[in-house]
Amino acid sequence: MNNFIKNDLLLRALAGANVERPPVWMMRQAGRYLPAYMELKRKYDFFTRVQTPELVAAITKQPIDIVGSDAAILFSDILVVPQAMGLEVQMNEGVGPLLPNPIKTINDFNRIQIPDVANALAYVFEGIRCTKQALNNEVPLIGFAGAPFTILCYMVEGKGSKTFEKAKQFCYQEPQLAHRLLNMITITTINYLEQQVIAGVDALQIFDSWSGLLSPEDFAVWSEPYLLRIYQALVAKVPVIIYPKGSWYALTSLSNAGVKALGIDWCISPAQARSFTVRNTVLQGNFDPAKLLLPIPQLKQAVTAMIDDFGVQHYIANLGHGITPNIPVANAKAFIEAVKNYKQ
Ligand code: 1CP
Repeated sequence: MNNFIKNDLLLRALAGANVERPPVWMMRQAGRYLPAYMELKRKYDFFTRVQTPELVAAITKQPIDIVGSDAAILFSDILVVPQAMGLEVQMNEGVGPLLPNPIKTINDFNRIQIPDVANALAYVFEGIRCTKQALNNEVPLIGFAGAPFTILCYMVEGKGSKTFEKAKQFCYQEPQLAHRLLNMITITTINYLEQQVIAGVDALQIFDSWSGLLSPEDFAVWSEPYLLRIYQALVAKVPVIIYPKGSWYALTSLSNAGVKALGIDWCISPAQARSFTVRNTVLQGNFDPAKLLLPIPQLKQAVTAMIDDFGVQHYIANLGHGITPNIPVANAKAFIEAVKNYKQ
């Protein structure tokens, strides 16, 4: 628990302490639904925004000032890791990420390495230091990385996809190579997150955005062991939230393996998620981001009902996935306020 942070609700909830109401933040809260972000987006391209510490600090702080989240999440991207490992990553307006030379064969391994992250990702750590100063201990700062399976998806597929079939086929057809790649990503990610902690983040989230594309059996092979290595390497330093989107079937095994904080999407009910996890596991989620477009009174009712279902303790109110660019700021604010005004 960090005594220096004025609003430490998130850290108290993660530590299992009693809280007066659940903490609240939103996945992708720093981004395109905020006019203040769009202004900086017009002036600076994506990687300039990500690599300039002052811009990182300003963008990270926007949702704290504008919608009143209880925690900040660093403005960065999960794809800085494959970039640091040696793959070219482009971010194209309206199209999303593109890795023009993805991993296909053993020869492609010659182009990637486990980088010296202190050097290769120094701009992230400088961004964290700058952001901590800007936040002035008002709220905690969450650092993050992609889970190894989700990073493999982009490294092999080369772009976003609804199915990531090339990435999954690579795992099933070239299992040894795929495990070698996952191992390299895992080592890099652990080094990267350790440096994020040294630079000052107060908690971590691991985004396994595509794990739900795997069957339960394949999750156990291609995702879980790597998630647990990362979790176990970091959890003694700061609290770690694992968010395996779509993998409701894996909650029991992750929880039994000792994971104390799990993010969930809206495809599982709070009661089911509680029944799948060890008592007092901290659950985070799971508001359907599309429901943010409800008329504000209905939106607030739905948020209140969600908290009723999860319970106030051992809970972090959040969306079940990222906020989309079409959400009015007033609705995002109403989501946060509904949590802040919750009465037991
Ligand atoms: O120019 C822009 O604004 C592009 C949109 C954008 C933004 C705002 C991208 C490109 N990345 C980001 C920032 C970002 N990405 C954050 C900032 C902090 C915050 O949440 O407020 C975070 C945590 C991420 C993490 C991220 N990037 C994930 C995991 C979370 C999730 O949504 O599942 C993933 C899958 C990515 C890849 C990525 N980067 C950007 C886009 C559009 C995508 C998704 C591509 C796809 O659909 O596959």
